[in-house]
Amino acid sequence: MSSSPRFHRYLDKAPLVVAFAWMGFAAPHAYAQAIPIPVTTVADTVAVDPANSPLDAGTEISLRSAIQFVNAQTGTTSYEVLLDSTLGGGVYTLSIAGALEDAAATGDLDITRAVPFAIRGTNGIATIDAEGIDRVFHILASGGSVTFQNLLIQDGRAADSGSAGLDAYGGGIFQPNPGALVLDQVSITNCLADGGTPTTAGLNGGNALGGGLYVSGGTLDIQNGSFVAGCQAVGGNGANGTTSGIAGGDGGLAQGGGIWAFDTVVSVDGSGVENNRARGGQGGNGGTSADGGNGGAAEGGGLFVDTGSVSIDGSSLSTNDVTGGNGGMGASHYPALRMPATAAKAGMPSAADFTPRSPSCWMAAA
Ligand SMILES: [Ca+2]
Ligand SMILES: [Ca+2]
Repeated sequence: MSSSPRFHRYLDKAPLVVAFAWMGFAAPHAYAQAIPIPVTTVADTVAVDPANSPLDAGTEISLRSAIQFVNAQTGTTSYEVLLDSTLGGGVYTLSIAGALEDAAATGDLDITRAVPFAIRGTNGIATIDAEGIDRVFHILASGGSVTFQNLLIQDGRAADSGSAGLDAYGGGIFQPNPGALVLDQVSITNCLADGGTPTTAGLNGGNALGGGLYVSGGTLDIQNGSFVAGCQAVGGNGANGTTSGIAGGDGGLAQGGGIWAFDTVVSVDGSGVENNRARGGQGGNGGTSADGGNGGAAEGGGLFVDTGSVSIDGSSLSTNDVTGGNGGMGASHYPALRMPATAAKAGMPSAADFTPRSPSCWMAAA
């Protein structure tokens, strides 16, 4: 273990707390047995020896170095990372670029261990700002529990689905495996799932799922004055045909401008999902004598839930928006809207077939 007196002070508390539990006393609070890791710098730095210490090269503890340390531990000990809102202005900005990385060394902050884990603001609300370099959090652990508390999580931008390609999942938080995720007095704002546009003629745009959150499996509890607001899922545009006979690519699908959840028990309690948007990608124009691509559908401006359940209590779902993509232009530049706003003939498909049941919330049929 590191020789840092500062970190030892906190580790030294742990045996005392564990002893209380062993003696049969009630734990003071839910995470009493968690080892607290107080972050000491708002800078984005990496741990030098994460197996043994969360310290960075300057003997400080950053949000990233603390998570690297937790990821590198073994056993069942739980941890809580503490972000002081009065430290350095209280904004913890991610600045180490590098997407498609899953060890929290670059880009998004990856949480890989399935032990109870919490990230909390102290002395008020602390801000975590990804400044668009990647999504903010990527929870890879399966069967774990992660609690975020007293935080503002903002400016995440997902341009991938966890692997290479044009699909983009989870602009703020991406949890592709089952787990228990809790947002307690947390706002996720201005995050984006940004479907990609292909460079090869006629290919389809990438799908965008979950501008704020993407959760697959387990439980999602949004509580105590939390908000998912101002987030967007934007499908990528289809590529133009460019060459004779090649149709334009279809625009990418957009689902869950605020939240996308699959096979998940979702609870929104005393919180809000507001001002989010799902926007389908634009269809590409067709090459000579070829059709334009279909516009991408948009479903669930605020909340998209498939094969799960949702309970909403004392909360606001408002001002969320869905916009399907326009179809691409066909040959000779006549508009080739494969999905017109109203059906050309009875029984023909129209954009209305892709209208969600409400702009705020889309749920799969039972
Ligand atoms: Ca990652
Ligand atoms: Ca990463």
